[in-house]
Amino acid sequence: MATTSSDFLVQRLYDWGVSMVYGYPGDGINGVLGALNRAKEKVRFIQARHEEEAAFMACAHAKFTGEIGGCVATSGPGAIHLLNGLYDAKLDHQPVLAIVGQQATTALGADYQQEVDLVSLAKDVAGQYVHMASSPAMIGSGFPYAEFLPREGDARGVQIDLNPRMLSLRYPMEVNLQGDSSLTLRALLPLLEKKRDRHWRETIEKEVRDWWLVMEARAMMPANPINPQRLFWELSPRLPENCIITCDSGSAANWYARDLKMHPGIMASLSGGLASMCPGVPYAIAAKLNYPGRAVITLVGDGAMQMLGINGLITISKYWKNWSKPTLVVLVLNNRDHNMVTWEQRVMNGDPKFDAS
Ligand SMILES: Cc1ncc(C[n+]2csc(CCOP(=O)(O)OP(=O)(O)O)c2C)c(N)n1
Ligand SMILES: [Mg+2]
Repeated sequence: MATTSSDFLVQRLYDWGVSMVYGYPGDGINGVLGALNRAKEKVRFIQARHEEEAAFMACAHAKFTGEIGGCVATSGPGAIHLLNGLYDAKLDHQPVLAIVGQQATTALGADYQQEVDLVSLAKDVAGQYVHMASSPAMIGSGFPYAEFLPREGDARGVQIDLNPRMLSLRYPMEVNLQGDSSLTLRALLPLLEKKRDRHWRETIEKEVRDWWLVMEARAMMPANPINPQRLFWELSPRLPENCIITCDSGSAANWYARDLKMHPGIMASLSGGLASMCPGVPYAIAAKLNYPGRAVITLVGDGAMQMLGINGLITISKYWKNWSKPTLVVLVLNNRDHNMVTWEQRVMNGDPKFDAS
């Protein structure tokens, strides 16, 4: 395999005497993790349960060994989590190197998922040492998963958005309408002419019906100990009226998006733009504090549960007795894996599974 820039980076860490890096995976740094796996005899990767923990460990590594402490985290939320440990190193004058990912250069500045101004974020703690490595690229669409959009010219687009800055960002629209979507659509209704030819609409309806059959078939596939999609599929018709659902980043977010049929009265949310791990349980507690009479269900992976969710259980134990209805279900998908990311590493990067991560 050709040497990637990540292999080069890991070799440079080794040359500089970094024998161990502490970190947490994520798609922003999957390339570096692949390279660490290939160079595991040179630089050892230690998996923390939280990026903040990784940064504290890197600081202690520097304190106790005199070496540079290394830590690695994904873009956006991962980088934000590192900060406290990095400040600890700065204020105790310890040499710590943090490597974080960033979104593709083509997407920067265009409201891409997980984009955070990392240079500004690290500016105070890293001073003149903050450095962004990138390769020149043309600015393109800012839509996450832009590969699924039609090619420019292949479709006619109308966009309604509250924020005018977002208009035509993702695709050159024929009509750009700034405003609230429901009010705007209502204002447009009288202008519509009912079409006689229902062909296109019927095709879409059939495709949606077929998709639900695919979802059901996937959910019914047997698995040991359990097929998580089956769980979400069965949960869907049993969702209590007016319940509030919260979800964490990870494979739970996939099943939440695909298998649950929401109906009016349900409120549901996850960390959409930042796509951070951890919000599942805190969101659920806030939901319960504001709507103590409603059932709240949170869908969380074992990684996120270990990262922050278990602390939330302590918060729950302090407040739950005041809730008129105590129903708060914490569903933990215990696959003993960072499943979403280990699959990204395998499918998107073509790397073997890096068990240490
Ligand atoms: C703070 C933070 N760190 C890392 C990531 C990258 N990331 C997204 S999903 C995921 C896997 C989480 O594992 P788990 O909670 O066990 O869910 P699973 O996919 O295994 O169901 C990771 C590491 C992130 N989104 N946010
Ligand atoms: Mg997991």
